[in-house]
Amino acid sequence: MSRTALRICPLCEATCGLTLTVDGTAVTAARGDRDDVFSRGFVCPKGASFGALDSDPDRLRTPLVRRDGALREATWEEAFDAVAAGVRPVAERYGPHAVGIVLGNPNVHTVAGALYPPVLLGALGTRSLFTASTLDQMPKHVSSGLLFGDANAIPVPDLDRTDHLLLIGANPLESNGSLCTAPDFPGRLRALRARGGTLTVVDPRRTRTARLADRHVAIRPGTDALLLAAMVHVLYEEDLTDLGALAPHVAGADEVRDALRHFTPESVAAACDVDAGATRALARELAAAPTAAVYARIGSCTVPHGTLASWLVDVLNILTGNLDRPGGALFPQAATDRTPRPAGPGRGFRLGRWHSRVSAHPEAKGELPLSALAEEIDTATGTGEPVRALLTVAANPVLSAPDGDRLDKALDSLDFMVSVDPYLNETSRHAHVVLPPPPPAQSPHHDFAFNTLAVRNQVRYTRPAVPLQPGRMAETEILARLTLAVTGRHGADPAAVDTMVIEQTLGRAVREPHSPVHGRDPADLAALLTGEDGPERRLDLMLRLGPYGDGFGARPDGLTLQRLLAHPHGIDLGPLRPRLPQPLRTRSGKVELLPEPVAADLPRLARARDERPAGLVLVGRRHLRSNNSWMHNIPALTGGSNRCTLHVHPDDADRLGLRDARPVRVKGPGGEVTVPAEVTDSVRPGVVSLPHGWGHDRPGTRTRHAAADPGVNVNQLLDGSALDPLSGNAVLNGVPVELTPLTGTERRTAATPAVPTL
Ligand SMILES: Nc1nc2c(c(=O)[nH]1)N[C@H]1C(S)=C(S)[C@@H](COP(=O)(O)OP(=O)(O)OC[C@H]3O[C@@H](n4cnc5c(=O)[nH]c(N)nc54)[C@H](O)[C@@H]3O)O[C@H]1N2
Ligand SMILES: Nc1nc2c(c(=O)[nH]1)N[C@H]1C(S)=C(S)[C@@H](COP(=O)(O)OP(=O)(O)OC[C@H]3O[C@@H](n4cnc5c(=O)[nH]c(N)nc54)[C@H](O)[C@@H]3O)O[C@H]1N2
Ligand code: SF4
Ligand SMILES: [Mo]
Repeated sequence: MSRTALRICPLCEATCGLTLTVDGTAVTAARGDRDDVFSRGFVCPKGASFGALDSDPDRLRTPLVRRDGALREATWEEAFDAVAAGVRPVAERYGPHAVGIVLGNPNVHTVAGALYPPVLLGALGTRSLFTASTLDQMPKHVSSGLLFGDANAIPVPDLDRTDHLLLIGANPLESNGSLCTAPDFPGRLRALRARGGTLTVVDPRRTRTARLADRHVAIRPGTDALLLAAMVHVLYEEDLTDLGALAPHVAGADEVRDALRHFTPESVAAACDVDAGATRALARELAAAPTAAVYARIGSCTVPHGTLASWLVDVLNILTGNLDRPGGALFPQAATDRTPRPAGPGRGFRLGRWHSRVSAHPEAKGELPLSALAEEIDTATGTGEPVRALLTVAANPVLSAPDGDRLDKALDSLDFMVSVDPYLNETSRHAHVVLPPPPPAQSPHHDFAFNTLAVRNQVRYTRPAVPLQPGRMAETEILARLTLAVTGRHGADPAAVDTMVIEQTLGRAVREPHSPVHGRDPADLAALLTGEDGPERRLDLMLRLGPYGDGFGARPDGLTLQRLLAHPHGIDLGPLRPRLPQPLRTRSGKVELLPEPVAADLPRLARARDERPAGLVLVGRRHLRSNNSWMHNIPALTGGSNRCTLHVHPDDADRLGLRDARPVRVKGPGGEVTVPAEVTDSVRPGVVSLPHGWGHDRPGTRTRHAAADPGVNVNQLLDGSALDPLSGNAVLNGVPVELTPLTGTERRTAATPAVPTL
């Protein structure tokens, strides 16, 4: 007998509601939930493959513990005993910073990843934190921190109402959107055009998104900050700035004008390869549109001027009066956001409160650059202790971060390593203990992170679609036990972690004058919480204290977990609304338009106007049926056009004697790889493109389908030294490379793995 169950899709940022068909404990089909208040039935090929992903036979079923050099199946008790015995002595002998933590992308897609890492970090007290953010959006956090005083206050484009969207370095037709949660992003872009709006795409590749646009600007990689600075220049020069209702909340507009006065469109044209007339037109159109939004994603972040580009995006939105107004870019308000406090000055945002040990990279948002992880392990010089024990949670940095070969060796040299991961892959194969979370159907879902980035305010929660199977442990419990094991409380009741968080949160709330529970007794409030387990009680707590919550009775018709459970397809909370000045946390209480660290970085941008790559530069690309490094093990999501090939423009191919489907050696600053060429005019001349997340040919992994067609690791072309200095974000795009055509008969070496047959 089959049944259906609802489950929010955790496979990308779009957060679509799925209707799963469940036979026994197996998910046999997945389709879009037509009644989902946000996604309205949308599903993509990844969501439709939920069942195949859930039941992948290579998923680990039990913990693994290293004994006599080999990873062997073990009980949960043995696994956590080993964790405590392995990690505690390192922390006690060398101090907390000798224990590193790597948090990977899926943490933002799980309840466990939202609720427990902050507790783990707080309890351990380590500064050795590395996350996927420094391979991705850290520049946006830094620019938001500096502009608004809150690194998590990220405005999102009002896709459904805007008249004009300037979309930079993003390809939502493949990625389904990022830092802009919008189920059916493609449909929303088509609707924008259908209602007479305009879409401009800035991308060195003619992507599927670019093909949908009114205008495509094929910029030279890495130069967006120059283009945007010149657009700001034009707004001032032609008197097109109009802050509108924002004016009382913005400080520093005149200073920005002065700081950017040398960035004329003419002066950046050659560097960007965008003629001055086109740049002026972009600025004028932005200013003339009734409403407009500038939105930039990872093509603009993973470059040497990522923070400046991210800052300029919001400067443009602000100077055209589009920040915080319908049709522009607004701050969402999620149901689990903290109780909004009254507007007023805050504590501000600071960078560089500490530095990495070896290269002295400044921390940003409490994190060190993931690019620096290998040296923090393998280099003894520098102040303080190297990282000697490492916890990786949902991360595969051997493939996703620069120079995986060096990291591979560094991980091998650790005293102890723990991986919380469903797969034995390129990274977890180094662990002494692997703790596998259950497949997604057996986990609950709520989007703590993505609801704060969604184009519509809404709230949804799905309980596990399939009960936790024998031998499985919920990931929330795994992370709670891990926290206890590495902080000297091994064996304590994991529920104590949730109880502690609830007590602390309520203790704070009752002291806050603006809280709906001000002055009440925390113990009374805790007793009112509902939910089947600790994580559910914590969700109830956040909902009830949140901006739409019942305030524990203060607003009787407000949100609670019980009310949410009564709405299995979610609750719509309406379109995005203007919120300024409330979200601002700067010391001045205003938007600080020209923050000092940004101003200090502008001379570096000015110098970039004179820089031209001598040869080809590399950019990445994503494929609709892929996701970073961990979905190549699913037959339904691989093959066809989802291949690890090097896109080369026909002009470059002719010049270099490259032929379609023939192997080409690609050499970068960090190493070389050999891949089949794919000659296509979807990349601009001078630019080649290789996807990331491939290179599944290392021994000791257990991802059989992926290993059969491994592809190559693009990040081996990087040496990890190129960073955006303000954010520590890795430079993954615009990397100089050299190509050599191969005849196909060259001997294969370790660095040039097998060329997949085409
Ligand atoms: N060259 C280049 N490199 C890039 C990028 C690029 O564009 N170009 N993109 C970068 C970006 S944006 C990102 S976010 C990073 C991503 O890089 P990572 O953060 O390393 O993420 P993934 O590669 O997705 O690997 C996720 C890991 O989590 C595991 N996992 C999957 N589901 C779960 C779960 O429910 N629980 C747990 N505990 N583990 C799970 C998977 O098995 C896998 O090991 O890659 C970056 N690397
Ligand atoms: N199918 C699929 N979906 C995914 C993922 C995936 O791996 N596969 N990963 C998820 C993750 S972790 C993230 S962060 C998001 C990312 O979501 P997006 O930001 O939409 O990422 P991409 O699709 O890589 O699009 C980035 C675009 O930037 C372009 N680009 C490269 N360099 C430059 C440059 O210097 N300037 C400009 N203007 N453009 C440039 C590239 O050609 C590419 O088309 O996608 C998420 N969704
Ligand atoms: S678009 Fe993203 S969230 Fe929606 S079904 Fe596809 S993978 Fe899942
Ligand atoms: Mo990402």
